[in-house]
Amino acid sequence: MSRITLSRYLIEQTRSHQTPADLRFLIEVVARACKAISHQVSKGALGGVLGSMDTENVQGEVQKKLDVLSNEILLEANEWGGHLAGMASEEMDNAYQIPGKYPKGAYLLVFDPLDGSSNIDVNVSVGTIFSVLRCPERNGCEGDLGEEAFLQPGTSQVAAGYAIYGPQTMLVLTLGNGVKGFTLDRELGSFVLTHEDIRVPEATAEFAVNMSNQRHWEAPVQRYVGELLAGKEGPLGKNYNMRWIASMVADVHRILTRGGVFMYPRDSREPEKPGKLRLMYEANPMSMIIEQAGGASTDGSQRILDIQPTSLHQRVAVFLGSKEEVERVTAYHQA
Ligand code: AHM
Ligand code: MG
Repeated sequence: MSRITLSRYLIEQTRSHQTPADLRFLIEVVARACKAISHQVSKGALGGVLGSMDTENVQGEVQKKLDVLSNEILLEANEWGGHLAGMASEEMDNAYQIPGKYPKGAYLLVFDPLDGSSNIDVNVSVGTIFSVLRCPERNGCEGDLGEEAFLQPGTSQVAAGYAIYGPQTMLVLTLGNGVKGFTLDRELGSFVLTHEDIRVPEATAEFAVNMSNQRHWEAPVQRYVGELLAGKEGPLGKNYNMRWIASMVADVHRILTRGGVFMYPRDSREPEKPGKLRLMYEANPMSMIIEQAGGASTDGSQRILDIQPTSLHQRVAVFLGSKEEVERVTAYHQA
């Protein structure tokens, strides 16, 4: 049987009336940009792309050269095609306006161009995360777009995905009807469907959290992780293994492959910041993927996809992965 490329998959989705043609085009363009980012990432020191810039992003984080380059690749690829009303990114303070010389479209694209930046220089997997929303008509999508057009709950996403730049480059995508995985065939230059129906196992014996923050966590998380660490002799009655890659894409990819629970809880260091991860371009797209794969995702008290955003770069606590464990840690927050 012939291989199914991303283009063919998307065309078949359009034919069966599941994906409008302009959304199909959008995903193709994002995938093309991810190929270009993958190429840059793989050059490493040879391409002069490692190391930091002299600039900080809106969150006060030092930008890596590849953060900035990946952001430019995504903007340039997506601004001219007529499928977007605007874009927003981890690396830009405000919404990006489609230049006036290009037509505008119905969608909004929000992304973290290069997630896991701390791993770039040590040659560990990084990725791109993206979320697609419709531009609400009431926001006058023809003119300059304000931040409010983007402030829609995760349930409004029409598509979400990530590319992981690891031993293989993969694109993991949901259009709201399950999760598909495509592996980049570098000889063909195409993403090929290799993971037909990705499902997160309901139960797990693996967790992912940055343990160095333990002393700053709130009581429900202390209790839950304490029980995981207590293993077979503890109340959960089984031994758990731990992994922490410090690239959300790589940690989530592992969970989609073999199950697990991922946590980035809020902590007491900066009480005004609820967690480290950003709602619009990290937590929301990953939560849509995880839910579409049969898993669950909460901020400890509510489903992440139900949160009404109040700002573009807002942060949120994240508990996602295998349903049983996410439900347990969420219940501890309510106890
Ligand atoms: P980034 O978008 O600036 O790369 O930050 C997000 C990353 C996530 O990929 C990862 O889960 C987390 O930060 C790791 O944080 P820590 O360095 O505290 O372990
Ligand atoms: Mg990130």
